Amino acid sequence: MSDLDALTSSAYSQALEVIASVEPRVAEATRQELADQRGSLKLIASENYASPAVLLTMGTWLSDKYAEGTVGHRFYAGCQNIDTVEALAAEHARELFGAEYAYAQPHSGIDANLVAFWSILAHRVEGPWLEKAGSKNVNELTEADWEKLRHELGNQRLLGMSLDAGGHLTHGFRPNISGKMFHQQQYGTDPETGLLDYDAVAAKAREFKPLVLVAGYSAYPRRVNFAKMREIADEVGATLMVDMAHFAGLVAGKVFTGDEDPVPHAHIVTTTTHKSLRGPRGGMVLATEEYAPSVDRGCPMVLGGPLGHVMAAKAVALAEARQPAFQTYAQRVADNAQSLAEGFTKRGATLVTGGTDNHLVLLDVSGFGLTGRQAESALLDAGVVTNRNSVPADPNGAWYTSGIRLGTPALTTRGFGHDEFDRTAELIVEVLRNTEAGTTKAGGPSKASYALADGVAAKVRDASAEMLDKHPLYPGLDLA
Ligand code: DSN
Repeated sequence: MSDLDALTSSAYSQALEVIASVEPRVAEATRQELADQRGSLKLIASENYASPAVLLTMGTWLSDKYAEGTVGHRFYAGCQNIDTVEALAAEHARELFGAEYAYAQPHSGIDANLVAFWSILAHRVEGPWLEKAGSKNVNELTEADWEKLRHELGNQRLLGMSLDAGGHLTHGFRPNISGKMFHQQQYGTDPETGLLDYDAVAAKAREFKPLVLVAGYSAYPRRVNFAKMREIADEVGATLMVDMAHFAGLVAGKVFTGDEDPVPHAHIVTTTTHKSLRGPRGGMVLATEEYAPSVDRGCPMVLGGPLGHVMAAKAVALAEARQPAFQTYAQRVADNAQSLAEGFTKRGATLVTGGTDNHLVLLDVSGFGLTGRQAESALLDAGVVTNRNSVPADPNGAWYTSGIRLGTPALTTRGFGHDEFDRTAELIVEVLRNTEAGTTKAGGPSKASYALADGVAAKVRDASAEMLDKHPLYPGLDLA
């Protein structure tokens, strides 16, 4: 065991003892979570394993400080150390992504998107409106003028990718706040190929004339040409916002470059820090200088107080992502997704778009006679952790779905390569072939109940354990 491993093991053992002295059940759940994660095939495309340095950074008294405002301009006294960690996170993010400006405060990807939306509204709508009204501040407006401004802010248009095509809830999905605060329209994918059709997006944008064009996805297994999306945005006068929450690690690791790198093309880029980027759970906004002042007002206009301990962990994770080893990791994430996809197709399974060229695959499980919900549950019984996901024009809707989304970032962190991902595909197909859809109490077809043939779960767990034992999670972490 290295000195660092010994230190990490001792830090966690002692921390858990301190926690157990107050609420042992929390300490026990924390230990159990490590055992569960160590013992399962984690294929949730949006999850990863942050390093011990990142995790340890979050367990400190930086959490205890309020720091609303921005670096050097806070609404509380005594924020010098929060200033230091926030500035470091922003500096690493600017350097890593080549961004003009970075904002490390958002608590999640959804928060980052809300900050971006309100920044665009402030910059494109509120600012010009106030200028025209000869006013600098909303507090100076009469009630009648304020009503007019509210009407302007509430009547803007957003065009984003639909949820069943792989977009995120916050890209204008009607039940989400983004679908309510904007007049929204959605673009999908080509019904034959499942691929983005840029001409169709352009035609929709010309007709709809959105203020905001959102690109990016959380379940689309392909790369996006952001240069083309920017051309579309420019043609109709839209702000291009890219949500790279899922693939930020592939951008950081230089797998996505040129037209596939959103940062040189978008006005605003939002992300999470915990998915393929492998940092703490959180969000971030990157922006051009033009949008920086309005993004910088994110807290307290849109967000609650920033989390100093999490921004510190973002700084540590971003410093890790600037190391050459991260580029190797990111390339392996993409290569492993290819291996997983090939493993499925050669065994006759159907993938949305026929494959992948990013970090995820979307398996259409209808060919197995199952809903996504049944497939997700049967796989979990066998120790394979996935999430059900809609496929384009999904007949089973967003709750039961017809798909399973699988990602490679987490198991790649453990060291899985081609052979392990091929075997993983084999095990998943074995579970699905041996699962039967159940019936409702009334005897009709059920979208939720299922039966997995005897012995399959145990067999798959044993086969997974062989691979997992060869690639241990946090190998140096030995809890007393
Ligand atoms: N929960 C994230 C995902 O799984 O993609 C997005 O919100």
